[in-house]
Amino acid sequence: MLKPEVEDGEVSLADPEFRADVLAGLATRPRAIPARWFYDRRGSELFEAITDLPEYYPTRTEVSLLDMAGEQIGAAVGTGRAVIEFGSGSSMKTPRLLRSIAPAAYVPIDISGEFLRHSAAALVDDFPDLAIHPVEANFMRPVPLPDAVAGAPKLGFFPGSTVGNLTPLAATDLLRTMRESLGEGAMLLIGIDRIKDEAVLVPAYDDAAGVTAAFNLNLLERINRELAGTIPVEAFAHRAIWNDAAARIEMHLEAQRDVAFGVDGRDFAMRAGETIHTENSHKYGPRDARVLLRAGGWTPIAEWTDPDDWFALILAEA
Ligand code: AVI
Repeated sequence: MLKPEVEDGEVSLADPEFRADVLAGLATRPRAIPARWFYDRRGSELFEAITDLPEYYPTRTEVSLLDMAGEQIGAAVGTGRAVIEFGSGSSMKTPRLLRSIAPAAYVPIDISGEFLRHSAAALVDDFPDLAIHPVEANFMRPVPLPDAVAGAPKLGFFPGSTVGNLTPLAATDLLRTMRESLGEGAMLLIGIDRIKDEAVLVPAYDDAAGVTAAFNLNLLERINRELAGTIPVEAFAHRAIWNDAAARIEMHLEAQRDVAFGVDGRDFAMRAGETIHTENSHKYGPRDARVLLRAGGWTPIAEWTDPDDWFALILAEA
């Protein structure tokens, strides 16, 4: 049964998919909860704060690439395309792309209507003549696009290396799904984080100020808030590990002592040192990234990277 939750004076219902993922994830070995559940309101605020951290290089590197390559991207993409952004638009990245390519329309797709309204409203002042058609949908599945953009060729925009939060197999499926949603003649501009020195990668996911730790631990707080959990959050520590064999940063929550707690009326126990795996952030070498795109049905046609080769923006065509 759905239980109403009261938080900040708002009534919210625990998401049945969240409940199912948490209960199944705590019962499996190794324990794992999908990273998409980080992003409640508090988690989204903490993620915004992460993007400003000195250690978290991806956002500022990608933004500088968009600035540096803007003219070339504009020349390669041409004018008159409808830009379809997968995930709600970032106030830093989206305007830069829109300025470079003079699009026919902008279609942000996001599962959260609130984020969509926010990102659309943020663009109105800077782009008063741009037709914006927000679509509330889960872009992991094919998304029917608005009739208003039916005639225009499409440019998919998927920044932030969000693709890295999926396993390579799931990423391939998503790229194929995007190709299906965007249709014939489409292009895709995607941000992909590179494999690099562990000494750079680990601090990006375990910053000195503890913001990423708070982001990770907020998942436990969310479980307590929304699923009547009794998890002793203070008994868990944030861990960020570079898994070289899988070329990914893994985030875990590690029990610091033996703990017992309830979630939605079920009992769980963890030993000191046991972890809950909460996120993978896959990194790709230059060839791997191109192979990934090809496996997803896209042909890479141009690529921009920073001088350290820490992050890549890749343009591909269907
Ligand atoms: C959203 N995503 C691309 C981020 C990343 O870098 O994998 C999420 C994140 N997790 C911890 N810090 C940032």
